[in-house]
This record gives sequence, structure tokens and C-alpha cells, in this order.
Amino acid sequence: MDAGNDVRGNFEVKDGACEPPRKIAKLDISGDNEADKESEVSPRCTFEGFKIDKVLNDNPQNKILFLQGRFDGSENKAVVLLEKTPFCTDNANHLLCKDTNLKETLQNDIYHTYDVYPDPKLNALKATVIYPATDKHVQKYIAQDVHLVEETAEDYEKITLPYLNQSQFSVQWVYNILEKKKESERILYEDCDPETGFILIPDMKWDLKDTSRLYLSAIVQHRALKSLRDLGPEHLPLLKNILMSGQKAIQDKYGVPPSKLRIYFHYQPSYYHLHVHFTHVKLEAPGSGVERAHLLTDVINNIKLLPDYYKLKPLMFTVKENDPLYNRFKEAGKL
Ligand code: M7G
Repeated sequence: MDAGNDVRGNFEVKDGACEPPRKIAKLDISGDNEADKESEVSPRCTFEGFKIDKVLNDNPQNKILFLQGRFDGSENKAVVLLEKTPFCTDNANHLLCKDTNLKETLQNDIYHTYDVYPDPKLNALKATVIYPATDKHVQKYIAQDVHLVEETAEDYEKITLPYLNQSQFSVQWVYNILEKKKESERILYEDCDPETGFILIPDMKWDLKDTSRLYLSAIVQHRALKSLRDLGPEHLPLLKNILMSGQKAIQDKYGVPPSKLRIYFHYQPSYYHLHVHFTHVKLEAPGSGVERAHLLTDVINNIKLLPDYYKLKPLMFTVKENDPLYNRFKEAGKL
């Protein structure tokens, strides 16, 4: 899927400031069934013909609904994430105006509550559509129990790596970015060096509206690096480049200083092409907790202290109960 369904493009946003959308969002839906193949994009403007097969998960806290369904009776599965977007403070006066309808739900003395029906344009939802979605995508978003597992260096070689070589998400979307086939207009910073270079680009999760929710990803040019586990002293120039150049590009473009950035790897990541997450410290992004996030500065310092750190260290990570990796660790007596 082309995250170009975010139509706002690469424009200036100031801390906490909002800009109105420039045109009506279209969903870019591919009809291609081969996940690894370059998608043919056919834009849609509505969900007409979409049939919901299953509610995969419902997160009232974050106001996200995860749905599985299909378009126009197609056999291909679609996963749709529907998310209520944050308020835009600049629009508050448009929310509280004569065009906003109210239905009183409680009145007691000076206390009143209402259901509020503002202009639909001020009430937009964000939809992320994965189509065609694989069973692995369904598993990623379905509600299920999660376990913490300790992975030794030996477990990585004997359990995790063979599993990854058999089953992992396609990283075609990453290659599309590196080859400028998709999202090229969104690139914030680019260094083409094959060893130390990377592309810094807004993450699919960020709508570019509010820098306190800033989320960008640095995607390395090097294609053989899968995750933290592959990193050693030979990668220090790459890691330092990502840290310094990424911080500077974000400061220059968005005015967010390095001291307000959380810069980290996921272990395990979903996509095994090395990338670094840059988020605003105020954003409680999924995967920014202790069980999954590894700060880039810690990674650099650990490798400086012990060059083989990430080849040797037992690493904790979370695994979902329906993930075949869970069974592999269980069969090995690790869970
Ligand atoms: P991860 O740790 O591999 O996976 O991070 P997870 O956090 O999704 O479990 C991959 C990051 O890439 C996530 O923050 C995604 O939101 C982001 N991402 C995924 N896709 C498919 C795209 C995309 O097509 N474009 C952009 N810009 N970001 C994406």
C-alpha cells in the first residue's frame, strides 16, 4: 500500500499547529494478490462494496478499531485500521458553533453532558488499509495474549533466524521508498551512501498535522541488515550518521530539538530491513515501551563498550500467542 493516501505532502508544521487538508483523501487500493510484487494503484473514494468479516481488535483507550474484510466480494482479505484523530486546537471555535448539533445526555444543577455532532469535515477518521493482506497481517492486528521471551544468541541462530528466513513480512514498501517509486515527495532527508546512508521519511502512523505526535523512520540503504542482532562495530559510522543527520534534519524542518526526540529500534521489528524510529517524547507510540524499544544512543554506546554486544546479549522480546515463533520457543522449552 502506498502511504500516499495521506495527501498532505511534505510541508511545514509548527509545534502543535494544524493546517487544513488540501484535498479529499483517496484510498489507494491495490488489486494485486502477490504481496511482493509492485502494486498497481487504483484509487477509491469510498468504502462502497466493502464487507466486514471480523472485528480483529478494538482499543477504546487509543480509539482504534481493527477490522478484517474484503472489497467487492473479492477473495483477497483486507485489514482496515480505523482511528479517531486528535483534536486540532485551531478548530475549536468551529466545533463550538451554531452548525454543531447537540443532544443532551445529562443535566444536573450546573452540570450538562451532550452527544456532539459537528461538521463532518472536522470529524475525520484516519483509515489505514492493507490490501491484499496476508494471514500474517491479520495475526499482527488480531487481539491475542502476548508473552515475553528471552532469546539468547544461540536461540537467535537456532530458532528465530530460521523462522525469519521462512516467514516474514514483505519489505517491498521499503524498497519502493529507497528506489523512489513511492513516497518520494515525503522524503525529509537522504544520504545515498550504500554503507552509511539512509532515507528519513514520515512514518505511515504520522499524519504530519502536529509535531508533538511527530513520527519519522530512518530506513538504511544497506539491504543485508535485518535488525539489532546484525549490528557490530563496523556499523558505528552508519548509526552515528542516522543519529546526527536525523536529529539535524528534524530540528531544521520541524523545529523539534534532539532533546525532545525518542530515537530507537524495535526488537523484534515487524519488517526485517534495518530502520530507526524517531518519535516526539510526548508521543506514547506503540512499541516504545521497555519490552520492545532500544534507544539508538544506548545501541551505539553498547557496541562501543563491547563490539559483539548484539551478537552475544540475551534479548527480551514479546511474542504473540498465535505467532508460530511462540510455538517454536515453546517447543524448545523456552516458554
Ligand atoms: P517495525 O518495528 O518493523 O514494525 O516498524 P511495527 O512497528 O509496525 O510493528 C516499521 C515502521 O514502518 C512502523 O512504524 C510502520 O508504521 C512504518 N510503516 C509501515 N509501512 C508498511 C509503511 C509504509 O508503507 N510507509 C511508511 N512511511 N511507513 C510505513
